[in-house]
Amino acid sequence: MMDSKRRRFLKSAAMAAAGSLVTSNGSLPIVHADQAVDDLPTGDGLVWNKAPCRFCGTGCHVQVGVEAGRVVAIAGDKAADVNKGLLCVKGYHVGGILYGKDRLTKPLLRKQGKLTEIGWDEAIEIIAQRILDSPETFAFYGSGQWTIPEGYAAQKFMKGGLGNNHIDPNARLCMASAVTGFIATYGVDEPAGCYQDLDECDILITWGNNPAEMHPVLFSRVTDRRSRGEQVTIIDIGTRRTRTTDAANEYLEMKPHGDVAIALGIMHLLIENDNYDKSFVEKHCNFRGAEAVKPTLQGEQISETEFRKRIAKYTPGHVEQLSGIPADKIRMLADLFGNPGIRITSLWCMGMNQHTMGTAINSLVHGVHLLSGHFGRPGDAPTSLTGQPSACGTVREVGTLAHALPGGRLVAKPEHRQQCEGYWNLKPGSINETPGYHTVKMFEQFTKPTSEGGDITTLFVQVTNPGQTLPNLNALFNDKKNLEDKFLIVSEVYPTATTQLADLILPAAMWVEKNGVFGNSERRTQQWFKMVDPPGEARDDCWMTIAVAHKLFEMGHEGMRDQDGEFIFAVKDDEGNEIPIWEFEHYYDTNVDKHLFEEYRQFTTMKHKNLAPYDEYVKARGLRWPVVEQDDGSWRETRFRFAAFDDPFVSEGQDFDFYHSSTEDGRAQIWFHDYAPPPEQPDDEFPYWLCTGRVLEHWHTGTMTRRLAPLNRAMPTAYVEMHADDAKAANIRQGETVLIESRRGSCELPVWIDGRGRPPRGTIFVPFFDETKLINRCTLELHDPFSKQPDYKKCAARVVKMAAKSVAEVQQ
Ligand SMILES: Nc1nc2c(c(=O)[nH]1)N[C@H]1C(S)=C(S)[C@@H](COP(=O)(O)OP(=O)(O)OC[C@H]3O[C@@H](n4cnc5c(=O)[nH]c(N)nc54)[C@H](O)[C@@H]3O)O[C@H]1N2
Ligand SMILES: Nc1nc2c(c(=O)[nH]1)N[C@H]1C(S)=C(S)[C@@H](COP(=O)(O)OP(=O)(O)OC[C@H]3O[C@@H](n4cnc5c(=O)[nH]c(N)nc54)[C@H](O)[C@@H]3O)O[C@H]1N2
Ligand code: SF4
Ligand SMILES: [Mo]
Repeated sequence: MMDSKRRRFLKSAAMAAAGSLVTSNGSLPIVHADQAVDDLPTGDGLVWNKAPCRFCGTGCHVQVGVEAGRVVAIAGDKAADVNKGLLCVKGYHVGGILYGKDRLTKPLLRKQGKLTEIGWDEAIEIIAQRILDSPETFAFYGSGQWTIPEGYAAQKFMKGGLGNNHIDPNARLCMASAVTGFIATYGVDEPAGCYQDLDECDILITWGNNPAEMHPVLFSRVTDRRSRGEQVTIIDIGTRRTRTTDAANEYLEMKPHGDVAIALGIMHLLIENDNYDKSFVEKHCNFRGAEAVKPTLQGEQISETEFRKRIAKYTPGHVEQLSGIPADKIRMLADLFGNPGIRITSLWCMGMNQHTMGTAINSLVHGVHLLSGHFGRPGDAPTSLTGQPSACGTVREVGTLAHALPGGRLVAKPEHRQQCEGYWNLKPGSINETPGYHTVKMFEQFTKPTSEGGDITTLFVQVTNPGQTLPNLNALFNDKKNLEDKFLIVSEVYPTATTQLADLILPAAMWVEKNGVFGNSERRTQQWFKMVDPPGEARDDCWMTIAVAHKLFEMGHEGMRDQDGEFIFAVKDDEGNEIPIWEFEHYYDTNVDKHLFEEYRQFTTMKHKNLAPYDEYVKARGLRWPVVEQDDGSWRETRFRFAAFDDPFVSEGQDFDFYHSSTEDGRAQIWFHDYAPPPEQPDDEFPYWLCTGRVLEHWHTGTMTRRLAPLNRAMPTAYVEMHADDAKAANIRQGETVLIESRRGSCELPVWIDGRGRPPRGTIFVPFFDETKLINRCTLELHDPFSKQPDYKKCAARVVKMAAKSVAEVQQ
């Protein structure tokens, strides 16, 4: 007999199915947020388990319902502090991403141009042989969607095992400027505050980001406060109107790079009006500026007088000219920051990071908060949001960047290399001292002929789709096509723009088909267990790395053994026998994630990013680091870093302590950077600003979300947003297909006037989720000098009516 919970589940599923949410194509019954965890339907073998959502850096938790080996339902997890049972439209559909009809299920090798099925043994052998033949020309391109153990294994394999630092992630395109901004300001990466800041601020300023679509559940924590009668003012600064603007009390439309001028203008007025927080600045801050020649990330100390002198020219009038924001609005912002009685949280994401002044603008916005003292009280916070589910956990903390080592160590520092060699029990000198190639450089070297110095010959890509997301695709990706001696290995779950050029495709297990750990935007580390088997022969990314490492070990590669001659990823059972985790049949004989996590955990204390033992995360819906053991043996997380009331590492007697200060005096740095205009600007030939980004329904390249019918239906194609007057002047109609051209390439798109977002005159916007309309043929690879993060948010383009082009030109 059917129990009542089961009946209720079927009823709720049927209700959802009656709406537009559930279809037969890959989407699942939805259990709504008002259902408690212990209230979830059971019976007939339906089992629920927790996992973080696969998509954005908000890091919501879902409850995954599994029956007969399949994910059959998704519920918002009420026990999760981040989302308290809520999910956005992507979260509710996340289970369906496993079940697209064209999942990759077999390793495929390109033979005479044709993809041919091969076995895993052969695939692993081919990779290992290529590496053995030329270890220094091998590179690994990873992801902020790697789990922490996956990233840690790749990092150890490359830097420890191969002594090769050519490992970089897609987060270079995403979070690199946030990292350099944090390091330049606090000497250590990642936000001081947490999501509670959004619950407690009086003013929320969005600096060119669109959380209403990109961090929807997090943004709803703010808008929900209004429905509870709380006052919260949202000020949206941006280069185009978005859904975030719709929720804002005030919209300030700036020119591209206007943010730099605005931040300088606010600081100028705070100083000019003697309205800054003198006691906070005197006790806790230094002033800093770039060196006149050869600027470095550390810069040089400057006096307050010098700071005043440099910032004097950023008067409201001058800032208005540079940014397009009226002078009285700059005064309004300065007055808000000058008011200690209110709490202000700044939010930002790609507008400030994908910026050729990305490090500068990140540092400047931290500076506005430090100078005004709007720092370190709940609700007073400069908050850089992370985009990917584990860009913080896997990339920034594990350090899977070309210059970094785990635990905030750097490959360029001998004592740091020694420390890591010690933890890894490697021979001294195993780690290479030269930083590897950052993403743009890595692909330049891969797509350049070997004869011309293109010294990356084999590239292994995991959990990212560079064939669609690199900037200037024609130069950085498509040029690989005619290079016979270059070999591209891609681990994927679906056919993509990247697999199209791959020489070897490896089918991957995804999300709850494997164990995992992610780290979200608020320093929260989240664990989940494998719940279902992957399809066909798809296997874990982490296993692939370990299997290649073991093959190299068998082939006699010295780097794959530690000082005692053991395999660098050796896992022993209780009797001390090695478990052959490089054989997939034995990979789940033990919890490899747990072994890797416990090993990695040792590194985390070096920069006070302490993690708890793995088993603590099994119990929790994530814990925010530093997590510190208490006298009673329990583990306590930290919400507010550097503030004595919450951070266990603040020295006795201090109210604030920036304990990784680059000046080693416990102080944060307030930076001055001069404004500089964007490197490419509209001109007669290319008269528009082209901005690119995302939409609510799709995840990046759409590989997962375009396979979910409800999401695909809601947003079936990319488009170009255009101002009605621009369209009219060019005699372009709504829906008409036009050609967008930049100096680097072109892309055909239908025009959307007054659409999802509304750009001002002279600006167009294109989302990049649609693989049939690759806007990254047009975008710019120029990048910030310190972070090496490219600027996808602005370049010069033109809009060409299609009739004016010949067919041959269009097909190019
Ligand atoms: N639905 C959905 N959510 C996602 C993702 C997704 O693919 N889909 N991806 C996730 C990831 S990895 C990321 S990184 C985030 C990105 O999240 P966001 O950064 O919020 O979104 P984008 O659409 O990339 O950025 C668009 C914004 O850039 C601003 N901009 C343009 N030029 C400038 C400038 O010069 N200065 C400033 N300050 N701003 C400027 C514009 O105002 C525009 O609104 O979203 C995450 N969340
Ligand atoms: N024009 C433009 N371009 C941009 C940006 C922009 O704003 N504008 N933003 C940049 C930013 S911020 C980011 S973060 C990047 C994102 O760029 P990408 O990382 O390249 O985009 P995704 O679509 O997230 O790619 C992830 C891939 O991993 C696959 N996948 C999913 N799960 C697994 C798994 O478990 N294992 C394996 N092996 N594969 C899996 C998915 O099918 C997908 O193809 O794009 C960058 N590019
Ligand atoms: S807000 Fe982000 S983490 Fe939360 S459900 Fe939506 S996509 Fe998933
Ligand atoms: Mo991102």
